[in-house]
Amino acid sequence: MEYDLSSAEESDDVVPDKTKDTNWKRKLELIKDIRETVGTVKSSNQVLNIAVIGTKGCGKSSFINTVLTSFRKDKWQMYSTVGMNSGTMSSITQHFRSFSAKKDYYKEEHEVLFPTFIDINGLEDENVDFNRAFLRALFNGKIEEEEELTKVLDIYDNNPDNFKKKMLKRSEHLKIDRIIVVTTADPEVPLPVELLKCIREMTNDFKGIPIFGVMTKKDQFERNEKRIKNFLGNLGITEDSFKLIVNYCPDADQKMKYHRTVYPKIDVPVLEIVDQVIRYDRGPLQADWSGFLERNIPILITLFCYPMQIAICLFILLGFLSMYGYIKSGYSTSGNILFITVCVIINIVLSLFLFVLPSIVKKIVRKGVNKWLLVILMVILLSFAGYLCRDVIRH
Ligand SMILES: Nc1nc2c(ncn2[C@@H]2O[C@H](COP(=O)(O)OP(=O)(O)OP(=O)(O)O)[C@@H](O)[C@H]2O)c(=O)[nH]1
Ligand SMILES: [Mg+2]
Repeated sequence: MEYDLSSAEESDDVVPDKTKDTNWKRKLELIKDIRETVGTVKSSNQVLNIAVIGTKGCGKSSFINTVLTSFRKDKWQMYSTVGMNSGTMSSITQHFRSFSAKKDYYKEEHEVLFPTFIDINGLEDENVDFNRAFLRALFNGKIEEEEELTKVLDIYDNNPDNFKKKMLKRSEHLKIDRIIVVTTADPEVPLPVELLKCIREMTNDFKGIPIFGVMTKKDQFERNEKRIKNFLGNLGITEDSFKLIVNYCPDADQKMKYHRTVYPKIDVPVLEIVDQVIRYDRGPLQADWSGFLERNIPILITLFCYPMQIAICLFILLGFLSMYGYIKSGYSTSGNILFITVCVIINIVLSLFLFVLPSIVKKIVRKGVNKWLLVILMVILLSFAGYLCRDVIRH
């Protein structure tokens, strides 16, 4: 199947002008959009950890290289080692490796919170029990940087029943926020159905970590609706969370001019799926007033909650001191002890509520500040109307 990148007439040293590509503008727009969505260190956003999972040789490392290259404007770069096997030889990715913007791919703009991508060694389709245990540890952030996956398997094989306990004792490294499952479009390679089901089941257990699907090697194989349907069905996702793509690789550009340039045609579909992955439950922060409110309401709430919590802690302390005073002076009655105990409990509950309030507010405003402002306004107006008509209501 023909995947035309540079024209056949071009000589070996002519690098196509990327800015003339019809996809160039779209590429720049998508990078801008992703930038706005992830926010900067000044926002209250967290860096997202995106795990890239799939069986051996399906193109995970190539996909990570393509994603990180799609953020670039100069040329392709190899970040994760790519193998020449097609799933038949042993896996090339031997280690758990993360690629963060800060340390690997966007060092020059470290204030932008671009996500961290994690390359996971090719899991086997058959080993369901290990996959389940491994994914649990992975989602909990218990796999260590540069850890050899064969060692994790050894720990599991030594004592499967103790694996979970052993992993839980480890400190947290990178907790997973999103998953991209990669598979090949090659119809000769069977879909890893058991692994896909296992990923689906485990993500459901982990408060529904969102899953996205990527099918590689679009350059070599025709779109196969049945295979795509099967892939999505086993993952329990729809076509909205899926992309058929081509990675930067010698097959896609035999003259390997990508060592000297980027191909917006390759970048755009990849940036589109990354944009979608990042946007899941967080829309881009707008530059208008609603964006301003989205940024500042959580900060205001946090500023309000912290002093309130300190005041409540002092209040609780005061409660304990007066209780102690009552008991010591012999003036204690069951009534005032009960009153103080109730006050202390109410304050503890209030303090816990104030502790989670900033993150609740952050989530709410992310879902659309306008809608929530309208709800609050309605409540205020109804209360005001109720207050004005209180006499009528009473009679
Ligand atoms: N034609 C074509 N080949 C691809 C594509 N993506 C990856 N490949 C090739 O597939 C082979 C395996 O790619 P990798 O990226 O190493 O796959 P992986 O999933 O990381 O493999 P392991 O780390 O061994 O599990 C390499 O030879 C790549 O060049 C693609 O979109 N098109
Ligand atoms: Mg790899």
